[in-house]
Amino acid sequence: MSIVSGPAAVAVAPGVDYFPGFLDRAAQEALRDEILAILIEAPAFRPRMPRTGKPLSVRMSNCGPLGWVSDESGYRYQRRHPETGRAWPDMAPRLLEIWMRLAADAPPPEACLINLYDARARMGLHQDRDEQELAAPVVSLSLGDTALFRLGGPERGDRTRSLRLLSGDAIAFGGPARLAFHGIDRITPGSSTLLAGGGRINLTLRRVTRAD
Ligand code: MD3
Ligand code: FE
Repeated sequence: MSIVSGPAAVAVAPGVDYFPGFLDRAAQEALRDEILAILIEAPAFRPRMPRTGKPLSVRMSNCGPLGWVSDESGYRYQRRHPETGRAWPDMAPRLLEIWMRLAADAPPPEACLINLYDARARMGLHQDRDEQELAAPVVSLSLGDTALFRLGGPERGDRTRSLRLLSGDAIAFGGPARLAFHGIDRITPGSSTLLAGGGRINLTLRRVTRAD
């Protein structure tokens, strides 16, 4: 399942297509406003580590038919918000449109995980492997403060490289990069004016189930 790369794509590594400045300021503002509306319907929750229950520093929500959650029982996708018990809000149409441009060959996304970073939030090095459909890429969109992103290989000990993700950047991970270890080392407070009060929003679009 290949990723269609527009003329602005930078091949960072095999399977990684980076689109710096993919969303202009107006598109970032429109997407921000849609995400803020989703967060009223599906308030951010603080996920907890499986077994230990230790809270993550990142807060999360989702839109689309499925949402990623994590607590003492483990990581999983589910149809309902873990605190309100309501179904997740619909996937924003502009997210479907972005998916069709960056993951044209893949079946439609089922989850958009919304990660919210304050100035101190981090995300440790991990793989995304809770999806049954590993042939589809994961598409990431960054809004707000700049993040220092770390990308490794399929084994935890593989060499890593760092990349700065700015507001409006898109990046797709497919093929040989789909199971790459990755994380967020830190964000740079005050680096963007997009979000009142600062911070960063990362959206990741995912296909979860195998297409029929
Ligand atoms: C490489 N999010 O939600 S986005 C995550 O910025 C996650 O919030 C980070 O890692 C964030 O799981 C990084 C970039 C990213 C997302 C998914 C990937 C890179 C990926 C899946 C496979 C390989
Ligand atoms: Fe991840």
